[in-house]
Amino acid sequence: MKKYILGAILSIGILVSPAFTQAAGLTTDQATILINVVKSSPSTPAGAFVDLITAFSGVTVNQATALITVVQSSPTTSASVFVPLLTSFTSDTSTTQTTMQPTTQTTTQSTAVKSPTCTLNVAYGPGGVAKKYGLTGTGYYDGSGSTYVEIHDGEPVTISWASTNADYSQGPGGDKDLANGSATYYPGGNKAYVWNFYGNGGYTSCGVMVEVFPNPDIPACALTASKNTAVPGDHVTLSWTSEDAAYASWVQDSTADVLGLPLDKLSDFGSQVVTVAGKGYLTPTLSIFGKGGSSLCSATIMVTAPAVVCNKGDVNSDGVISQSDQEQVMRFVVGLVTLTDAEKNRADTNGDGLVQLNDAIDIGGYVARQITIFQACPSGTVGLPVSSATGT
Ligand SMILES: [Ca+2]
Ligand SMILES: [Ca+2]
Repeated sequence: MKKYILGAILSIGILVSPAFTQAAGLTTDQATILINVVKSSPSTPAGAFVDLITAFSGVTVNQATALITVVQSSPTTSASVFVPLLTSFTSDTSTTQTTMQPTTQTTTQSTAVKSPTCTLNVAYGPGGVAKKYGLTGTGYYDGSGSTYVEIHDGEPVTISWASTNADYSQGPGGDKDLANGSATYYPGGNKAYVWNFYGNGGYTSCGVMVEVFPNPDIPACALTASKNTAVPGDHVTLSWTSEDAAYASWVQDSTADVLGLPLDKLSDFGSQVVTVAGKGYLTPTLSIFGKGGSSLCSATIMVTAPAVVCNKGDVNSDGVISQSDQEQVMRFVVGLVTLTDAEKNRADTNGDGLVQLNDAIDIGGYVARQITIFQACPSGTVGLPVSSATGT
């Protein structure tokens, strides 16, 4: 996945082998490192550094002890002053060692100098997933060949470093650090964390690449109702859209109870038809879920009381006011038909207790939409719809 990282970092880890140390002596860089180690530890007995110096170079124990003492007593002198001294010793290995090798050095050199090894233990992400890195001593590898760890922005990474045959380390910030330790970091972006470990047998590196990914966006949704005002029994379609979401579900509240909204996991986009019930305000609420978290969206439906219908004028009781109703009243008025009491009640549009020609005229006016409610209808009621159909 990230080949470029691997290529860029393989060169960081350098393991100095004992063979290299014995055969070639010290480079200027190596000598500088050694001098700086000694300079940074003025109170450490010279003997502690002798093995280090002699392991890297052809310097004898006596020479090393003298050199260390001089370096420690000259804290303000630049390391570069001592470097030629150290490298010159090593360039003349054969003569120096034959002429000046004391018996003490024989025992020192008979002990095999071991190269440092190192391991990083990296804990990161939710739940603190732990992986070991740097097992090869070079590059960023864990035991399974992974070259990096991935975290999200703001998440911590805790790195514990451990070593063998090392006296100290140089941490990611470049400062001298413990040979074994632990620290927690909050990387602001992709970052390589590398430790160099130094010991008598050379140095080695362990590192890990931490890739920081932006946090996923918090999902958002919008819920709409096909009607925002409805009466019980109305069908209303609830539709939702979303961004950065994986799925949705209805919040199980009092509205969900009234509308019978299911518990099911729903798709991130969808719609559902509900039957309105109850009265007052209904606020169906949808929860939307994604990698970045969850959020809510609601719609509002005002449930009004069902309208009270006034059936005045609908003489034939077919649910509409039409010319047929008017004709039936006229036939009654002229004595062609009789009406039941219920029919008479519906025919009496002005409420005077009589079925007369003026009631028939009112029905004609209603059908012609000249009036919208009959005089006899109680306040707040609504009349039946008009039908333009003719005939009985
Ligand atoms: Ca009718
Ligand atoms: Ca009347």
